[in-house]
Amino acid sequence: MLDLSLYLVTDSYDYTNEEFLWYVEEAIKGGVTLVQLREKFKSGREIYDLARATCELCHRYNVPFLVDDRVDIALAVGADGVHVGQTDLPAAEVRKLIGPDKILGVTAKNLEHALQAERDGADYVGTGAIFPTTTKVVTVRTPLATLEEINQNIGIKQVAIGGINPLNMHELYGSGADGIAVVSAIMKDADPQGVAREMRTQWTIGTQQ
Ligand code: TZP
Ligand code: MG
Repeated sequence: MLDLSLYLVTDSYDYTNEEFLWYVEEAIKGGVTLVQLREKFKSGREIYDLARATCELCHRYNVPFLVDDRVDIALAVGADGVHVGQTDLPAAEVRKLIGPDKILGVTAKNLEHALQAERDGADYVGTGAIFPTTTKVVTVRTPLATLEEINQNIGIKQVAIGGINPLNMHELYGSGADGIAVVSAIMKDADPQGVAREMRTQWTIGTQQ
């Protein structure tokens, strides 16, 4: 069962691979339920090397591992799935390439995107940026009302993304989203395990009420 509660989307910043893997392992120990490798500036070989190591790490902890954009790399390293946006390979083509069993995530900033993603065989949509973010340089904010509209009209899961941290995550508790996807709040914190644990616990408690 796909658990989107606390979805770690990575950014390697200027970390060495060892430092990067430490952040991911700490976050997993803190309770992240899914990991996506998202690298926009590395070469294919660099992403492949990091994906292999990250996939191995995630599987040691039984946490599913996805790759952003790169279907080829996801398949090469035995990842559990792929996440694509609206300017990447069409989701229906990705589904054909990865087969029926792997996880397919699609970015959907509006209802039309989300309904199309569902028809294309996506398992979940990612909606955002909900709050201001510095991680994705070129991005348009998605209002909370749009996230809720999508949620009410799709039969697949939804994760919220963009600027989410322990202080603002409560704004999403009643939204219907199945989870939160986080980059910098975990990958830039000196205590990634602590912040992951805090966010996972808060999300579970907050969405049960
Ligand atoms: N898509 C929309 S916002 C975003 C992505 C990949 C970046 C989110 O990063 P952060 O650091 O959690 O704001
Ligand atoms: Mg993309």
